[in-house]
Amino acid sequence: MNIVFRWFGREHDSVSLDKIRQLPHVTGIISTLYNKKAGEVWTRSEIKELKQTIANSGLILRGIESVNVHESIKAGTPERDRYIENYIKTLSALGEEGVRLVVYNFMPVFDWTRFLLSKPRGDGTTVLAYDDEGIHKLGPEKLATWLQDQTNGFLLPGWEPERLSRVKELISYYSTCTEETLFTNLGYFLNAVIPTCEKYDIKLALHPDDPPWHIFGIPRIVTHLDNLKKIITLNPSPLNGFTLCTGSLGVHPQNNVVAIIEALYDHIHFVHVRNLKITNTGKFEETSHLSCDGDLDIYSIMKTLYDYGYDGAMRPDHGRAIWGEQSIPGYGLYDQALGSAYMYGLWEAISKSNQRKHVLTGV
Ligand code: DNO
Ligand code: MN
Repeated sequence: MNIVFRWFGREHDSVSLDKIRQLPHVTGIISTLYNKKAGEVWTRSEIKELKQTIANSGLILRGIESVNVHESIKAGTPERDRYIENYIKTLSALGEEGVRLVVYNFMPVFDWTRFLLSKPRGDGTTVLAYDDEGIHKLGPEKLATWLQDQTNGFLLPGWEPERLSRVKELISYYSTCTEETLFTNLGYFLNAVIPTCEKYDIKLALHPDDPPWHIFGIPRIVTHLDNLKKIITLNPSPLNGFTLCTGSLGVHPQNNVVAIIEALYDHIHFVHVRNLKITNTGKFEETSHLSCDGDLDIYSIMKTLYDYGYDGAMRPDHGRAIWGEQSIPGYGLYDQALGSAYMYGLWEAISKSNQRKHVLTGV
């Protein structure tokens, strides 16, 4: 197991690589090319440059989060083949550059969705919070501006302005879309790209939908265990896998994160550790990573990953805004640093109590 940090690039991130480098045991970075639109081809030299920038700070690029999937692929419109070709070219360039982990998501129109980005918790910290009623009152077109106004000018990951200026048009692609259509379209995509993953040994790590239910009447399928199992049957390659995002999955009333690990451990290629509290039906807010602060038992999740021999990367996912830090919502240095130290601490305790050696890999 190795712990990585997400980095949004010099242009966008308030956290520098040099600061990440000072975190004990964090040796890796997960990043992307933020200037690329979904569907654009990445070149080897662009990837090399990203790798080099990270290496110059003494860190290693461990994977890409994310190579975004063009809307036509999710919606299954006629232009999808062209964009799948582009995706394959990008995967090949990444493979040639030695990248072996690629995160993506299959959420129609919106990536992760929240209602408030700085909800005060009463202890001086703020967190990201979701409220189903709140977002439905706003409606899909106002949501993007509503959120953008809460970011203090920072980038909102997954909410590219270019995409959001076309929300109405994008939603119209899904007017007749059902869960079945999304499964079929995901299967079509996987069957086309997996051979390239096989050629380069690239693990695909599909991020669960966040939140894991339909929003604005548009279906979402990466939501609960039965659907995750079904996604594996679309293409049974061992490279067809998931990002186990504890927070995204854990908020679905049907999901037990430990049971998901037990059922799918062979297909877990990356882990996001996040904790939250469900405050009411369709309402939740994020918390610090600690089990005592949220509804998820992070110890049991880590223990199950350990017991099944997980040896991939994991990162703290989201954190509170603490000590007055200004950052990309959810991605400040301070609380993610506390999260990563907590993750390391749990893993060390679990591995030492099991007397297994060499489970914490640095390089
Ligand atoms: C939010 C993240 C997501 C995730 C993408 C993966 O904080 O977990 O934006 O990176 O959904 O494609
Ligand atoms: Mn996540």
